[in-house]
Amino acid sequence: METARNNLRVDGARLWSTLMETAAFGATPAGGINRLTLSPADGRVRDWFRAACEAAGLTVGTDSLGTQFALRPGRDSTRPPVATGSHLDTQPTGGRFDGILGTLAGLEVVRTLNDAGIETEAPILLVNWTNEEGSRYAPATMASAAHVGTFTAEDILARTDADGVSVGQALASLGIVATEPTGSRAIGAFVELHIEQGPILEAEAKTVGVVEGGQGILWFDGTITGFESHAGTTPMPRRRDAVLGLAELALAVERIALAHGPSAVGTLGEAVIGAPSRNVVPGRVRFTLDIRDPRAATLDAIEADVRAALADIAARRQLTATLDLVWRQEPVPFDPALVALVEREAEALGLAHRRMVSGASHDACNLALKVPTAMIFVPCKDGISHNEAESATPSDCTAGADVLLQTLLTLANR
Ligand code: HGY
Ligand code: MN
Ligand code: MN
Ligand code: MN
Repeated sequence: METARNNLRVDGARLWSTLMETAAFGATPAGGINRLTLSPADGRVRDWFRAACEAAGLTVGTDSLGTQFALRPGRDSTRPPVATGSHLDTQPTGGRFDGILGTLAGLEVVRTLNDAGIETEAPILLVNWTNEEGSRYAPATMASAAHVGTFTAEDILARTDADGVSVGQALASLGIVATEPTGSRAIGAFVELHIEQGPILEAEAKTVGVVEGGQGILWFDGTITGFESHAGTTPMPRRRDAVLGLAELALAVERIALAHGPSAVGTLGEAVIGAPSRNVVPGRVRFTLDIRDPRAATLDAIEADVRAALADIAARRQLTATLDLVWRQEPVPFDPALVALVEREAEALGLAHRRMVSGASHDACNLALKVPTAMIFVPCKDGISHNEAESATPSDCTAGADVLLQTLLTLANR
């Protein structure tokens, strides 16, 4: 079916100024954003988002995990809405585009439709998913996962951060009150715009990534226990140094990921020494692992290799170790017909594009378990993300929002 052509385009300058305006909430001196989920800065951007949606004529609801749903009515209110959106929370050293572009491009699409006086057949829904990043509370994308039933809302509300503050307490601290239960909001299809967060589109001079799915992810929490002892009097051969065990594990994870390459990646992203002291041989460390690959069988093989490496390190160094799998996301394909529609829209707009799999996880990877889902990527400078230097261009952001506009229009008027 040919895509209906129109001359409708988003207002790129307005989108860019919206991106820069909201970057002020949690802005860091280095030009990034530190806006952990349900932090005061997140509370401020949520209030801004609600007001901007209401000013655009949307009706805003909040589910029991704080996810914001902003509805634009369609001619046929019996049809499930066509949804878009992403997240407004960031990493501690986050950038101005990860999640934020997709959420605000959805608002820009609504503003563009309003300016043109266009009413769609199906309603359009804008979503700001709580805690996509998984930095303060694990796992990542927890709210969209609860929306599709992977977790119960009660389970998520009880999750605590490093200070013991639960999701429920954090919601209460921001005065966020649910207007609907998690999972009750109807969604007919979901399309998410996001920066690629990797180097491929820029390297190939492509403007649009037509995303076919997301890779699989394993998250582990682990401990290594040795024996605290005096840094001055304990001979090297008699030490049971937990940090040296951790150091060997980090190198083993790198070796194992490379051995399962080229797509496998492994990261030891957090490490905390129990009772750290300059003149004590460390006896305890807590750490996290993030393992990813597009192939489920490879994830299993990597897990087995990591467990074997950890057991070998512990035996050689007279340490004990634990490794708990706390989150597994299967590799997920997006809806082929919806992916093809995104590709046709990019083609119709004359934008250089290519198909790809997402290295990062996204809320779309959860929605894809329940509704037709696709993603649109645009380049980011040097592929940098989860870093305050994250950067994208106004023209690429505008192009991505135009593909989103056309895709949503086609879906909502079918
Ligand atoms: O970890 C991820 O892939 C996402 O950016 N939270
Ligand atoms: Mn993101
Ligand atoms: Mn992210
Ligand atoms: Mn093509």
